[in-house]
Amino acid sequence: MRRQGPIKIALCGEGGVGKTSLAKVFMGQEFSAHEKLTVGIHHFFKKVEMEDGSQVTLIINDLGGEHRFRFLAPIFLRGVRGCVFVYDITREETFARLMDWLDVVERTLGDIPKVLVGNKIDIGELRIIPRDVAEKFAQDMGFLAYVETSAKEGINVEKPFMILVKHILGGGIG
Ligand SMILES: Nc1nc2c(ncn2[C@@H]2O[C@H](COP(=O)(O)OP(=O)(O)OP(=O)(O)O)[C@@H](O)[C@H]2O)c(=O)[nH]1
Ligand SMILES: [Mg+2]
Repeated sequence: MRRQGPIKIALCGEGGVGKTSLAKVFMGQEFSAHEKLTVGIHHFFKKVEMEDGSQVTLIINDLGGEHRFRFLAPIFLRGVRGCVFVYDITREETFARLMDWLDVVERTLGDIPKVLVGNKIDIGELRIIPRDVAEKFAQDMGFLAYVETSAKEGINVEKPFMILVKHILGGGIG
C-alpha cells in the first residue's frame, strides 16, 4: 500500500463551543471543565489506525474562536484537507455564525470535505438548536455528515475525524 503522509484537519467554530476539548479528548487527554480559551493556533498530532490496518498521522489545527484571532485563518488553513465545524447546541449564535466560518474556509480552500458537529449533548436539557434543523443545514451546505458529540462524556468524539479521514483517503467514499 502507498505510504500516506500526515493529513491536516482544521477545527472551526466560535469561541467556547468545545473545539479544544474535543481535540484533547480525541488525543486521549482528560476533559477539563476549565479549559482555557485558545490563544492563536494550536496543533495536535494523532496516529489513527484505518480499517485495513494502515496507520495515518493526523495533524489537528485548532484556532481560537474569538474574533480577534480570525486574521490567522489563512495560516491556520494552509494545507488543510478537511474541516470539522463545531457549534454548541445550547448557544444559538454559535450555530448562526457557522456561515462566517464556511465563508472563510471556502474563500481560502474552496470546496473541501467537511463535517458538522453539534457539541455539548450532555447538557441536552439546555438545547436551543433542534437536531433536525442542524441536519437540514448540514445537508444544504454539503457537509459529509452531522454528528452530535459530548467532549465531556466522550460521546462520538472520534467519529467526525474518522469520517473525514476515510473520505480523504477513499477519494470520495464517505
Ligand atoms: N458540558 C459540556 N461542556 C463542554 C463540552 N465541551 C467543552 N465544554 C466546556 O466549554 C468550555 C469551552 O471549551 P473549549 O474546548 O475551550 O472551547 P473552544 O471552542 O476551544 O473555545 P476557544 O478556544 O475560545 O475557541 C470549557 O469550559 C469546556 O469545559 C461538552 O461536551 N459538554
Ligand atoms: Mg480552544
